[in-house]
Amino acid sequence: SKRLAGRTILITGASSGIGKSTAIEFARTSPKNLRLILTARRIDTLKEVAQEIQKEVGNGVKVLPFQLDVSAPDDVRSFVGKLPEEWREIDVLVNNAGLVKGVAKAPEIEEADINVMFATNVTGLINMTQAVLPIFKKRADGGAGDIINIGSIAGRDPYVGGSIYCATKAAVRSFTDSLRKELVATRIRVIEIDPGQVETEFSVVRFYGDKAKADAVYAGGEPLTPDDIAEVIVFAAGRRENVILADTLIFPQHQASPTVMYKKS
Ligand code: NDP
Ligand code: 8X3
Repeated sequence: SKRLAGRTILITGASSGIGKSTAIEFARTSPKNLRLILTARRIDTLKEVAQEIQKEVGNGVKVLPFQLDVSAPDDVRSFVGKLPEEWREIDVLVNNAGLVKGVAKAPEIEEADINVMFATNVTGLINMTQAVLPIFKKRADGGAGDIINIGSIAGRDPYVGGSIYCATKAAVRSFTDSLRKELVATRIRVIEIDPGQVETEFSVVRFYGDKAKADAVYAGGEPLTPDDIAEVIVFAAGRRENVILADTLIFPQHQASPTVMYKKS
């Protein structure tokens, strides 16, 4: 969208899946002078994404790969101050970094898994928001900018074997709603995007790297691609300032809940 000309976009979790696709989609569809700050823990992968954008998309887009673990509060707090001066005027924050660990039922969930899911999906997203909001708040009319939070159908419809992950996404939903209400007198837009099943590294991470188990999740089905979600995110950011896509639930054709899914046998 022309409206995104000259904007600075910050994406967390841009080394893979939805975050990576979102970076590419912003670059592909937006006019020159766009700045993309791509963050994740895997800096080498981020650099590859940056190269891919510059080589294959071009478009005059500037890309800054930046290593950041959103679950490390001190790193998140000091992050904006470490950006080169010309990268600090962030206009859009896409809070995408997130993960699921395991399919255990509540009594058997490992403490480390509980902690990493909450530290990343919830506290990480909240801390990122707190780090960027002061930049937004300095602008006229109480502030301006977009906060785009990636929730999930899991936050609306919790399922067996997903209690902690679902609880983290319900927390994202609740935080997002409060924030939109708190910022109602400003020009800051608070947007939530809730995907259904998307084929990314999500399930590989869920099964601790077991690719066969991850593939079985999608076998016989037709999940969304990360590009499908990226298109919606970029569409939301490109609307006229008075238009807020407050809440968006996106399923593939054959999904109607986390567990109601038609698969060819
Ligand atoms: P991927 O595993 O493909 O991507 C997750 C991204 O998050 C990676 O770039 C990863 O980078 C990053 N990440 C994980 N932990 C951290 C951390 N501590 N700090 C910074 N970055 C981190 O999965 P998806 O693209 O599917 O997931 C993106 C978001 O979409 C998540 O919030 C997920 O919950 C949500 N979602 C996914 C759905 C799906 O079916 N796939 C459906 C609904 C929502 P790195 O490892 O380099 O840090
Ligand atoms: C990912 C969707 O239903 O696999 O957030 O948890 S689900």
